[in-house]
Amino acid sequence: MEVGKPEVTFVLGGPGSGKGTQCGKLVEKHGFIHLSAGDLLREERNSGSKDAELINEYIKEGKIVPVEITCNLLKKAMEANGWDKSRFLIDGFPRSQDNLDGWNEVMGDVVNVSTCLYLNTSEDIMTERILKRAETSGRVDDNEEAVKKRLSTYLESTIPIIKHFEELGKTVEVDSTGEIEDIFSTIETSMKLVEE
Ligand code: UP5
Ligand code: MG
Repeated sequence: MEVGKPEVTFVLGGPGSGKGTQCGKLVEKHGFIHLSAGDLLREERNSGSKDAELINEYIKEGKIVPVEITCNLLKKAMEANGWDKSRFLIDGFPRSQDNLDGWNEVMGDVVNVSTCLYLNTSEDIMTERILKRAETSGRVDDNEEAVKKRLSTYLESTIPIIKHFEELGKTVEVDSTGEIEDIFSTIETSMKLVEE
């Protein structure tokens, strides 16, 4: 790790692959700071800011919000958490080449992206989990139609980003099918957070 720069792990995977769940566990046990791009966008929408309506439309359609908005929210959240000597999990970003380009422009020199944790499971399992959560979540995109759109955006735009980090030797792929605790153990060993 480069001295003085915060270390970033991007956590990617399809909708319902378990990004938020596993990030929560990584925070609890390994002291990462977790920033979910989706949560930050939902907060910004709920704040009623000038971008609120636009953000809501993109989320409802499962489309990717313009990178300037997301990157700015991430940067502000990183600053608010204390910049130096931190290890951040950035969950659900970058989702496209445009996201990655926007990030590199603003953050390329100031952080060190060490890892892309890729949670991979089947479309059926992702859909099943989200439709179950839909019973209680109140998320505007937790319904069958929006899930289909989210999955297609993921396949089209996000998979190439995961591949890009794979080519750089930074992608750590974990099968996120099965029990939460088992997946977490695999993440811990794959990311070398514990001895094997
Ligand atoms: N669950 C989790 N793990 C389980 C397991 N092993 N077994 C059984 N159940 C499990 O999990 C989803 C549900 O499954 C939960 O109910 C959980 O209990 C259960 P979760 O951990 O929440 O999965 P996660 O991958 O975080 O799913 P999420 O729905 O958050 O993924 P998305 O990537 O779709 O959502 P996100 O919030 O990141 O983005 C939403 C939208 O915001 C995007 O579609 C997009 O429009 C917009 N966005 C941008 O435009 N740009 C960004 O950079 C980020 C988001
Ligand atoms: Mg999430």
